[in-house]
Amino acid sequence: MSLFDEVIGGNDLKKLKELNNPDVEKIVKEYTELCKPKKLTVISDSPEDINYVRELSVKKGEEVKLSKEGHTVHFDGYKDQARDKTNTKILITPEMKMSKRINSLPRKEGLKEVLEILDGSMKGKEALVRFFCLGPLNSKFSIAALQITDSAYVAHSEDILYRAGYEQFKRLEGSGDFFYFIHSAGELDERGNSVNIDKRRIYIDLKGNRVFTVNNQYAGNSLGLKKLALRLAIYRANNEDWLTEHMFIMGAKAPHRDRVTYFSGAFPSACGKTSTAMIPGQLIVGDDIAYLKEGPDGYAYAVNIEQGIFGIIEDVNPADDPVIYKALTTPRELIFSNVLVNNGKPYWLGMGRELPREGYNHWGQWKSGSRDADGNEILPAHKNARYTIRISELENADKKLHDPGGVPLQGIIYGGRDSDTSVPVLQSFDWNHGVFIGATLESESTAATLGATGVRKFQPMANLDFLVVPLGRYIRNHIDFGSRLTNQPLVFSTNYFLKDNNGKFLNEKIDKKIWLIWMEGRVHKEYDAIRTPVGYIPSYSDISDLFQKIFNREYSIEDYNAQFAIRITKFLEKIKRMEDIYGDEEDIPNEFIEIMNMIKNNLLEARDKSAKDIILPEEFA
Ligand code: OXD
Ligand code: MN
Repeated sequence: MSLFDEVIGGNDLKKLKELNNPDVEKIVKEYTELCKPKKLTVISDSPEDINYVRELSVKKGEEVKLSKEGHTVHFDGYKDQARDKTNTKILITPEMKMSKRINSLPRKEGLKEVLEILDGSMKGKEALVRFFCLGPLNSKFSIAALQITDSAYVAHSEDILYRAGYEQFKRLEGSGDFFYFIHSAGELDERGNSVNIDKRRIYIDLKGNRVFTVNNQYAGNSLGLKKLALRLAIYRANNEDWLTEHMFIMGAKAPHRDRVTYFSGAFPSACGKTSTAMIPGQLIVGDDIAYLKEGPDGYAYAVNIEQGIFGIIEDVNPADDPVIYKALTTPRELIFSNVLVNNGKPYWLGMGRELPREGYNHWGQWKSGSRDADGNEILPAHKNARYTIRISELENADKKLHDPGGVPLQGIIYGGRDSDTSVPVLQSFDWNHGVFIGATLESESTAATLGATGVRKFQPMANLDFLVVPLGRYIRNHIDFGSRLTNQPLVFSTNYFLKDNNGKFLNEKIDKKIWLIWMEGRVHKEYDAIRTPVGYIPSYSDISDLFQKIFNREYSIEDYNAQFAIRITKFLEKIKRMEDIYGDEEDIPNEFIEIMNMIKNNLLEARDKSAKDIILPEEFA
C-alpha cells in the first residue's frame, strides 16, 4: 500500500476521482509521497468543506479568534514578515531568455534542491488539497489552480481571496491546463512558525506551470495564487497577446455624474494601491492583480484574478481610509496578520488612536520597549501587518466584480513613491508614452519586501519583482497590446509622495481623490490640460475647483505651484538612470527609445528657453 493510499480517506479519494483528471491525481499522489503528510484532505466548493478549513486553522492555532464575530488573527514568524526576494527564484532552462534583473537558477539544479527540502516536510501534519480559479469562473480569463499546502491559514486565506474552483476543474474535462502550487511551512516551533528559515525557498517553474514554496508562512511567499501565480501568468500572457499586471481595478465615479469609468492602476507594494481602489465614493473591482484582454469592441477588458484583499493595515484610520477602516471594524470573516492583540482586540500602527503598551504580537508577548535578540526595538505591530477580506462584502464592491467579461478600461494609472521628481498627476501624450511612463516607474522601497526601506528602486509597471520575461519583450507586449486597441485607455501617472525641502509631504493622503476625479473627467473630455515636456498636467482652476467642490477646501496657487512645477533637473537625472538601465537590456523596442529621446529633448529645450531648473506650470500654459 502506498503512502497516498494510507493517508487519504474514502470520501476524499472520491472527491479527487470525481474530477476525472489524471494530471490532478498524479500530482496529488506524487507530492503526497514526497512531502509525507499524515493525512490528506480534499476540499471541494461545498460550504461544509470550506468551513472545515476555516475551523481547522483555529483548531491548529494558526489563527486565533478575536472578540468580533468572524475576526481572527494570524502571526507569521519573526523573520518571515514580507516577501523574500532573495530566495524567490525563477527556474530556467538554457533556451529561456531572462532579464539580468531576474533572480534565476538553472531548472535542474533548482528542482533538485527544492524537492529535497520538500521531502518529508509535511511529516505529522495534515495536507489540504484545494481547487481555485484565477479570474471569474467559466470565462476566457479563467485559469484553474491547484494548491496543496500543510497550512490551514494559507488554505483559509485563499478561500477569502480566490474564487472556489472545484467545479472549474470539472470544466477542464480532464485537461492538464492548470497551475499548481506545493507549499509546506516545514518544521514548526511552539508558536507554529517555520523553524528552518535559512531553507526558505520559493521556486517558480515556468515550464511546469508550478511553484514550490517551503519553510515560510507570510502570504506573499506562501499563497500559491497570489504573487506566485502572478509570475506564471506573466509568462503565459507575454508568450500570448494579453497582459498580466500588478494592478488594481476600480470604477471611478465623479460627483453628480451618472456614470462609472473603469481604471486600472499599477503601484509598487505599499504605495497607495489599495487605498486608491478604496477611495470613498468609488467602486472597487480589485486591488492587486489583473488580467487584461482585448474585447470585441476594441476596449481593453480587465478582470480581478482575486476576489479579496490582502491589504496593508498600517495607517488605515478613519480619516485617511474611512471605507477600509469601517470594513475592518465590523463583523465579517476577516484575518488580521501581524497586528498587536490586547484583550481580543487588534491594534496597528497609524490606526488613529493610542495603542496599548502591551499585548501579543508577531514577536510574542510584547511590552513597550521590548527588544529582539539583536537589540532592535520591536514595534507594537509590524509595518507590513495585513488584513484579508472578501471584496463582495464591502459596500463599495462593484457589481461587475465577478463579470466573466471583465470591465472595459478607460484609464490606466502608474504610481510610485517618489519624493522629489514627478508631479501628483500627469497624463501621457499617447499610449506609447504611457508605456514609457509605466516602464520607467521608480519607487522608494517599503516594508512589503525584506531589506532596507526608503531606497529608490527601478520598478517598471510595479511589476519588476514578478517579471519572468526579458524587459524588452514585456515592453514590446505592452506596445503591441495598445496598438491593437481601437479604444485605447488614457494613461496617467500619479505620485502621492512628493515632499518639500524639509521632507514634509506636499499633499494630504485623501488628495488622491481629486487626482482621480480629474483623470475621470479627462476621459470624458471635461477638462483642459497644460502640455509640459513630460506630459499633460491639470490647470490650477480645474484643480482648485475640485478641491472646493469635493472637500470644501481652499487650494492655493502656492500649493499648486509647489506640486505641479516641472523639476527639470530631477527629470533629466531620472532619464539618465533610465538610459543606463535600458542601455544594458537587449531588444528594447525602438518606440520606447524614441520616446525617451523625445522627453529628454523636451526637457532640455524647456531649460534652455526658461533658464530655470524648476519651471512653473504657467510658463507652459
Ligand atoms: C502585496 C505585495 O502583498 O505586492 O500585494 O507585496
Ligand atoms: Mn501587490
